[in-house]
Amino acid sequence: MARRILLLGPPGAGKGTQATLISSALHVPHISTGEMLRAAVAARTDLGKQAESVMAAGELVSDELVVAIVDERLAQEDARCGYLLDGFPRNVAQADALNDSVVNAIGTVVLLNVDAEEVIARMMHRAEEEGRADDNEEAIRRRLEVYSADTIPLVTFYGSAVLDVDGMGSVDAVFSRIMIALARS
Ligand code: B4P
Repeated sequence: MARRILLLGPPGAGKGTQATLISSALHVPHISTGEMLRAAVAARTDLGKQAESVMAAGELVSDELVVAIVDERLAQEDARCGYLLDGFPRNVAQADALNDSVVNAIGTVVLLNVDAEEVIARMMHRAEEEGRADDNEEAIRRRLEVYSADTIPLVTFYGSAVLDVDGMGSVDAVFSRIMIALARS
């Protein structure tokens, strides 16, 4: 059965970390809009040039640009038998666009719940290790505001498809909780 899974959670919740593990366990492609956008910035494409300052400020890149890159990615052969979306949709307009573009509806939404203090600590730690442009105090604060205002409404949007998972604790502990929740769904 094709599994179409969304991973939701605040910035720094560990979506990217867990998505890598889940996609390899379930053999579905991991599609991360954050990674696609960072690759575009690094390659200095037109999309990357438009996205760069928006991302560094902790704002969302325009729906038009993001929906276009996701549409193109979901049309690829490997996404026909399922996929794991990480970081998309990030607001209701993107979720509407996804519903319009996908033949089969999204089956499961994994919501990673992590305290604000913990996500800030994780992102500050990543800032020391990787130096990502959006891992600074001001951008992190803005990303958390954008998450509350724009992304949390998706929990209501997806309703009973949402699996609440505790995202606190070690990477392995969180991964086990996700796999148990998915097995029960
Ligand atoms: P994303 O790439 O989606 O980044 P994120 O939300 O910050 O991170 P994530 O939750 O994946 O955290 P990670 O696993 O890395 O977005 C970045 C930006 O791109 C957005 O702000 C926006 O501008 C733009 N964008 C992306 N999608 C968009 C869309 N659909 N529409 C518009 N704009 C969009 O984990 C964080 C850190 O914690 C890592 O260092 C990790 O090692 C660590 N960690 C993970 N799990 C841990 C654990 N259990 N314990 C301790 N540390 C842990």
